[in-house]
Amino acid sequence: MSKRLSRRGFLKLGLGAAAGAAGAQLFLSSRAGSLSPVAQAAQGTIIPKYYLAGTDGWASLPGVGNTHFYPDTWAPTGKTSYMFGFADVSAYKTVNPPVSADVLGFKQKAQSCAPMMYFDEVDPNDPNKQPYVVRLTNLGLAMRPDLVDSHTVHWHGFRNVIPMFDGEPGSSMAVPIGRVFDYAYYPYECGTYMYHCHFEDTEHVHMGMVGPVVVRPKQNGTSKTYGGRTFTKFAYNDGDGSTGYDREYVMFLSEVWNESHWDDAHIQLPDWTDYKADFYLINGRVYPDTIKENGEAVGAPTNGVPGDLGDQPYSALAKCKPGERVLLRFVNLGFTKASMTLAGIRMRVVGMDAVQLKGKSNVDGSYETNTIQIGPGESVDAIFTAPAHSGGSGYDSYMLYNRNIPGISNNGNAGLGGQMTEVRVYPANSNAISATQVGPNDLAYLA
Ligand SMILES: [Cu+2]
Repeated sequence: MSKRLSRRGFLKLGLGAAAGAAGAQLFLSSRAGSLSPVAQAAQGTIIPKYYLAGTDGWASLPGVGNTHFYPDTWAPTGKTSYMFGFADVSAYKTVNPPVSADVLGFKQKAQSCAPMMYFDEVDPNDPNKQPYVVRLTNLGLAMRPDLVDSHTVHWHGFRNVIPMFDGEPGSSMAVPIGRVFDYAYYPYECGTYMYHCHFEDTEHVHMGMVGPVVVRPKQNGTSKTYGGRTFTKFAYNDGDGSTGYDREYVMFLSEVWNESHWDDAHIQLPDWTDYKADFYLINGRVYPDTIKENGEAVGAPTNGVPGDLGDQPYSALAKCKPGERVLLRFVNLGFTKASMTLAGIRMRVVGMDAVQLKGKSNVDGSYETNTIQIGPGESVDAIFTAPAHSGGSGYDSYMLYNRNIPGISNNGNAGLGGQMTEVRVYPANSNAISATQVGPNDLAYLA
């Protein structure tokens, strides 16, 4: 059988010969004969730390509704609002092929607040450094088979990404339905970041394809004494222990404009210049669901029907004991500014936008406040010392809430809702919370 060489095949052969002659080291690292770690990541030979599946789903946002856009009459029982988002399929990160039947089962199971991702800072001068890999697949949108949008992962504010892995689809990869892509990152600078899909970004960000990224400092694991106490966990490489903490909680802020969510489910187009948030979320939930535990499945009722929090796994409670230093990592990927007040406790702002507030001149720029002003796309790291307990065996509650009044209402209804949660201070001898925090936000699996 004769096989004619196509024009394309001929060109490929020519290119291969040229690369061989001109020096294949263009595609190889300086370590002879081995692919660079980033190239290995691109080839899928490094096991991902996280595996995300872009898809759609439904959230429970409790309130009294029956407006045209809320609750969505197409929503499953216990849910109110259509979302796009990422499902956490990290349990299948070593399965081949990557889009197994198990992973396909996550279609229409997007989380409200995408998986919280944590990394340790990488030393740029380490000759054996390895990149972290985040795998993304795209399961499509169950409610919108007509929409063939790709998805991406973009680390907002991250300064060390190479363009191929930046997730901005005009200049880098995007992931079409049914495909898999491995992003590689060297997190050289610690701090609180955020990630989002950058495809049709006004829509995909607002629809819920957003989550936090935390990069932990190299200083972690060393001991530093600050204020008479010794710490081994820090927000930054502070050098003096001033960002040391006992417990950490992400407070991830986002918003839901009912009309756009209904429109996306019902094959309509919203006019984004009409934007008006109806719900304000912390960690993908609204008050009073924010004070339910991680993974607690039943939320506040909507028009008498209990909410299904099955795809809203993250509590926004900050639990601590007297005298402990607690790090709150605020991130805002809503479209409006938030003013987060912790009533009765002063916080010290130690970092903003993944930079410690001491600048190049090493002057301490941290400051005390009880209100965090945070705009869209910004992050703020604030530490407070838990006050003494008032006595008895229960906990003391301190409200943490958005002072922008629409931000603490659910859908404009009377009563409290939205971006409100509690800091709970337990007695020192209480065993209602762990003696030391296992994982951030008390999520054991992230330890
Ligand atoms: Cu997307």
